[in-house]
This record gives sequence, structure tokens and C-alpha cells, in this order.
Amino acid sequence: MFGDQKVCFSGVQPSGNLTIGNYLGAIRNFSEFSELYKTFYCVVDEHAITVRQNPAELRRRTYETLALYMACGLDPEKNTLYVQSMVHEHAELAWILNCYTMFGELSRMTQFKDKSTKHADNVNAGLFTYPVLMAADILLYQTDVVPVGIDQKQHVELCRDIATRVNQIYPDLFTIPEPIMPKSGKKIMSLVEPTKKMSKSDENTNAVVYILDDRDAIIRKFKRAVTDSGAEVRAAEDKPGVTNLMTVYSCFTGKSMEEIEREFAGKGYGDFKLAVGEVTADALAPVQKRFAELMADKAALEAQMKKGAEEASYYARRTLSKMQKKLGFVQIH
Ligand code: AQP
Repeated sequence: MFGDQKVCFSGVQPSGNLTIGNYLGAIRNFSEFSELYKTFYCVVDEHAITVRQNPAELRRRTYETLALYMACGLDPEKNTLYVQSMVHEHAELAWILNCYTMFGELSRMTQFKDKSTKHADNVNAGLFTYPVLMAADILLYQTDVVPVGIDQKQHVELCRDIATRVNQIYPDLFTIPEPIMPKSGKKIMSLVEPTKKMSKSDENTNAVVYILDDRDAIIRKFKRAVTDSGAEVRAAEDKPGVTNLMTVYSCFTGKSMEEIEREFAGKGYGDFKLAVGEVTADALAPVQKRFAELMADKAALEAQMKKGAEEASYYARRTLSKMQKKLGFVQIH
């Protein structure tokens, strides 16, 4: 909370082209908080460099991610939209919080285990302390709620533990945040390996539907999606492929799993996959159109980055300086 206003914070890494997982699990849900909360939505470029990035691509995706926030309905007048590396307080608070985070806690993070296996040649300290930077992102704004997909829940829980530990020493320094996940779409799975999360950094582009994929690519990818044995459109634990496609269909149409089962009773996977592709393409078309308009005006995006960073810094500075004072850092005004 800042004063009597509740705060919502979330972020997306510009570590690849954004997927329908990022959209359904996170970004699509951001705008519902705009009216009731003070909202901060950040492009977390500092998180992205925990894995090697091509600088030109990182720069391009940073603009694109900000433009996608707006294309997905976030009004910059009602939401603070900004880029993490432009607000230096994030990195500064992260250093301090590193000193309140235990090695054992970080070792238990499943994302670290997964990413250190995937990038075995570059298991850097940043990959290990990634959740501490995320805790700083959240705590700087005295955040009450963090809308995220389920893969980030463990990191928000660690953030709560860190904040509680600091508050035990310095009472009421941080608001303790809650993760908020959508009822449907909190974990969209890969189209090729449906037991694995859909990820923007997946090298197999057929496994992933990107928010900016054109209609033909979307329909083709869903047509080729791995389904399960049998031909019935039915959600079940032993049918992860079909269940995932039903989840996507449900997210875009608002229909329940039962309604979808009834709609496709007696029809084969072919009809169903085409329908999933079509509703996805229809839903993304207006986002893509708005995105193209926004990307055509780079100067406006840069002005937004500047304005957003100034707004965010105002709040971030207050929390950081409070923490520094408590720690005994000399402050000269
Ligand atoms: N497959 C998914 N289903 C639902 N939600 C998802 N999110 C990510 N993948 C899915 C949510 O999107 C938000 C932004 O994610 P991120 O950029 O912070 O990083 P991530 O969670 O590591 O996402 P990716 O796409 O898998 O990125 P890479 O490949 O770079 O690691 C978060 O709220 C996340 O939960």
C-alpha cells in the first residue's frame, strides 16, 4: 500500500517474443487492476540478462514489450509502464535484499534448477539470485498483489518470506504481497511437449504460439499440436495435449471445459484444432493491429519509457531510502 491506495505490480522479461502463455497467464489480466489499484507494469530487462541475450534483440524486444502492454489495453495514463533498468532502485534494493536471503532458499527454486540445466555453460550468480531482484521489484512499490502465471508463484512466495524476515527486524517496512493467478490459463503448455510449459525462449518455434504470429502461423501451429491417443475432445490428466488446447479455447471463448466437450462431441481433433486456431487468431488480431500502430512511433514509446521511469522512481526512491536509513547508511540531504 502507498497511503490508502492498494498497489499492483508485475513484469515481463523481454527475453524472447511474447507467447500466448505470457498473454493468458499474465498481461491480459493486468488491465483489470487499473481501476482499483495503483499499478506498475515493468519490462524486466535486467532479469533477461541472466541468460545471454543479443543486445540488438534485447533492445528491440524492450520496445516491443512496452508496446504490447499498451496494445493489450494498458492505458499509460492509468498505469505506470516502464523499463526496469531505467529505475536504478531495483538493482540497489536487490543488493540489500541479497543480504537477507538464504543460499538454501535460492537453491530450492525450481526455475533456477530448470534454467541451470538448460544453460549448463552459463550458471551465473544472476541466474541464482534472480528471485531476489524480483523481490526488490515487488517490494519497492509496497505491492499488495502480483498477477502472475503459476511458474512465478514460488518466487512471489520467496518474496513474502524475505519481506517477513526484514519486517521482523524493521517492523512494517514492507507490504507483504499476494500472488494472483487467473482461474484459467495460469500455465499454458508447449504444443510439442504438452507436459512442459510454453516458454518464449523455447528453440522449437512450433511449440509456441507468439502473440504476434500471423493468422496462418497460428492455425498451422495448432493443427500440428501434439494430441493424445483417442479422438475425443475431453479434458483428463492422461490427455495433456487436448487438455491444453481446451484451456486455450476456454480462455479465448469464456466457455467451460464441459461446454467445450459438448460442443465437440462426435467431432474429431481436426475440427477442434482448427477452432482453437481460429479463436486465438481472432482474439489476437486487434492486439496485433494496435501493436503495429504503436511500434510505428518509436519517439512516443521512448517518451513513455521516460515518463514511466520518472513515475516509478518517485515511489521506488521512497522505499529504498527508508530501507537504507534503517540499515544505518549515511543519508545527506
Ligand atoms: N506458459 C505460460 N502460461 C501461463 N503464464 C505464463 N507466464 C510465462 N509463461 C507462461 C507468465 O508470464 C509472465 C511473464 O513471464 P516472464 O517473462 O517473467 O518469464 P517466464 O515466467 O520465465 O516466462 P517464459 O515465457 O517462460 O520466459 P523464458 O523463456 O525467458 O523463461 C509471468 O507472470 C509468467 O508467470
